[in-house]
Amino acid sequence: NYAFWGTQPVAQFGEQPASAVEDGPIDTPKTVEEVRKEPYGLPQNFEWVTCNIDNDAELKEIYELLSAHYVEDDDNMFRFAYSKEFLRWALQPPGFKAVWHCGVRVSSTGRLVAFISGIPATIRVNGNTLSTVEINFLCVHKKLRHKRLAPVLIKEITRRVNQHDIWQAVYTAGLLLPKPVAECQYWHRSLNPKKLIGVGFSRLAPRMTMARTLKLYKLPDVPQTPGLRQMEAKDVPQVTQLLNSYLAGYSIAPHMSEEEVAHWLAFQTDVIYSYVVEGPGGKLTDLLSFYTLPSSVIGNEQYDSLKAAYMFYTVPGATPLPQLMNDALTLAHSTGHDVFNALDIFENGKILKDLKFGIGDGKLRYYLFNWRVAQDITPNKVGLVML
Ligand code: NHW
Ligand code: EN5
Repeated sequence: NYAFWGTQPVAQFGEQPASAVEDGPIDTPKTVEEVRKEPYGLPQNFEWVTCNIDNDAELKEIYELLSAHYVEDDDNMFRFAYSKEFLRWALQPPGFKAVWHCGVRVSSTGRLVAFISGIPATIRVNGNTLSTVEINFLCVHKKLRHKRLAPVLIKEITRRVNQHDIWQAVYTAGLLLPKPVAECQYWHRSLNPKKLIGVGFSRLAPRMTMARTLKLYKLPDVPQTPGLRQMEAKDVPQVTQLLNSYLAGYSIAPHMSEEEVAHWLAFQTDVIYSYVVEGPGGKLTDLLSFYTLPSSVIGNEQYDSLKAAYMFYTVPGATPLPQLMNDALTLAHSTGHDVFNALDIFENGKILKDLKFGIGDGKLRYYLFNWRVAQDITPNKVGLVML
């Protein structure tokens, strides 16, 4: 029983039997002229604001809202703690629009109490290339939960996106809503097992000592692939080629312009780590990348945060994926990350166990707004990473 989602142009549970339909929009097509001109109504003493990320004070407000009120795990032990620099990277890709950085303030005090964002992305789903927004960072202050504010935020961002003649969106969430296109699983690879056990992220396995555990997860000091180096601006044209041809093999994946690759894969310490393998004659054969997303540790005496690396776009070419991923683990470890997280998307499902990843207690579901797919997409056909 989804009082809100039941009214939206999304696939519903138990609709028509799969394969009976073709991929396509769910709503009857509309024009920008038909889009409602007025913002949706908010309760008394709340008002809409467009957040300006370029303004340090406004960025700090979003950072603080998310730091205290964004996603937690099922046992409320950890909460995502996106950094300000990360948020700037995540919210300002080429073609971003400030009106899609949508906040809600308390009128009397000016306090920011809710947020939702959209960024433009070209996403191919099966054979169709869609102009979409990626929706992320939906957040309502803990004191304002369960008051049906989230549906208002979602309708308002939909309106602001529709005003720019965009009618499809993609989003991911841990929880189950109508209706995922893909259901993926988180996996975790310990880099700093002592700390992970100390904060309750993982446990000492039965019949294992701490000393044996440290040995089990030990990694080389430096990556093993010859020719592996940090990505640079001059690599953008080749990386764009390499990445787009790799992504063409997946059922849901972005298509990136050179400008987008320059943005999403520019090396930035503690935000995005990107490396290429340069072969003979300067030819780039592989790409490896991960991003930094710390989590606050809720109520631990010893530690207040956990530094996690998340697999981003990695393209095996001359180097087998397991070797490339082992270099990713090595680099994440040597740059101070405590754990390396990955989903069972791309070819990961086949290699994570051998690289000593363990299954997590979280799932990640992928959703499309106003786009129906005839068939669910299996994790190994997902080629899209959302932050
Ligand atoms: S997923 C992370 C979402 N954020 C968090 O989990 C942060 C912590 N939680 C909160 O801040 C990544 C609140 O609990 C939130 C809900 C705000 C989540 N997605 O206001 P009410 C994203 O950001 C539905 C979608 O009373 P609340 C992706 C719920 O099912 N819907 O709840 C975001 C119910 O509807 P129902 C969600 O707890 C994608 C209704 O909200 C949801 O105070 C957004 C209840 O509202 C979620 N994560 O606030 C969609 N969580 O039908 C974009 C709950 O069941 C769609 N709900 O009655 C596309 C838009 C653009 C289209 C353009 C063409
Ligand atoms: C929007 N773009 O549940 C994304 N994380 O498994 C928003 N579990 O960290 C949606 N509960 O399994 C995000 N340790 C949805 C995810 C929300 C956060 C979340 C899970 C993913 C997670 C950890 C900690 C669990 C703490 C108790 C977990 C076990 C790891 C262990 C490592 C060693 C080998 C065995 C496994």
